[in-house]
Amino acid sequence: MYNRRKFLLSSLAASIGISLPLAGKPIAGSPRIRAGSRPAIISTWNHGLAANAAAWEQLAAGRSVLDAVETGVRVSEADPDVTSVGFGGLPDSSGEVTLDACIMNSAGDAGAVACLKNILHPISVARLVMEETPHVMLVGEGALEFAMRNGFQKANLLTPDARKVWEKWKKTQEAGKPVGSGHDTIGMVALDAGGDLAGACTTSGLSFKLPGRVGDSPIIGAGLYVDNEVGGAAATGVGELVMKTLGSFLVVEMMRTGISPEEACRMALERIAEKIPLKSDMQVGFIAISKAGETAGYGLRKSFEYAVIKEGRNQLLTASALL
Ligand code: SD4
Repeated sequence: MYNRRKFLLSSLAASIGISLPLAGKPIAGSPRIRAGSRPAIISTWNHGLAANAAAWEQLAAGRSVLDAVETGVRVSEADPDVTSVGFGGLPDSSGEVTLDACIMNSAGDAGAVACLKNILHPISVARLVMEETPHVMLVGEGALEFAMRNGFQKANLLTPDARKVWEKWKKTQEAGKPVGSGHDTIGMVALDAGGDLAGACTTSGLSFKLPGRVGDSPIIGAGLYVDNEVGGAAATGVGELVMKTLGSFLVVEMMRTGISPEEACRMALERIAEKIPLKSDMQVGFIAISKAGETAGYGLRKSFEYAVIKEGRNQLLTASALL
């Protein structure tokens, strides 16, 4: 997957004649991107670089902004090195990989799947729920049956490496005390040249979660929210914190008042910090993009990185931290 990532980045660079930062290397001291421009794509963590590159190629080829976000996050879903998304994702406490995903288009339509097993691209099932059913969310067995009826194939998503990590974790756990950890969900929001927005969010959720646990990522308004008149936002981190405050919706509603994406993300994190007792290892990160193409990311704590591509430049940025 490293090669595919490298290929996507270098082919993008070649097509626009610029050099790109290497995946995984944040740009030290790079200025926050405040100026708005269209098109623009923002996504969470360093695997967002490869996802951005794939999404950008879609826009460059004249595909829709919805195609762009779906294609973008599918890169992370298929990458076994991304241990919190799709194939290679760490399992729940029983050793099962269960996936959560959602998608929104510029018309405000939404689709989601939760606790879906054995499907490589949950984001594409979420899109199908949005486009082909009167519903917003399908879960568990029903979501799997729906996917299979629509031509998706079953796949084993637990890689040997992820199994080893789970086996090690299992040995160290006291019975009955599963703990969640790990947060590298991919959330992406894109704005096309015409000013239309779409977003996608997909994850295997917190590693070693209780079986049946669903996080923020597939919940419209929590893990992702897009309003074509205002902007879009996505979340990563401990989903329970984001769900209790409907974080992405809050970010978009803050932007509706006219404040910048950066201020909006910070205010949503302040809400979490005010309302919820936090443990020292709990992280949440928000990304946001305004209708004008201003972008920002903000973390509860240091270490949150996000990727932005605009004017053909794909950058990994280190977010400011609230605490
Ligand atoms: C969740 N937010 O299931 C997800 C976890 C994650 O980056 O990996 N976030 O709570």
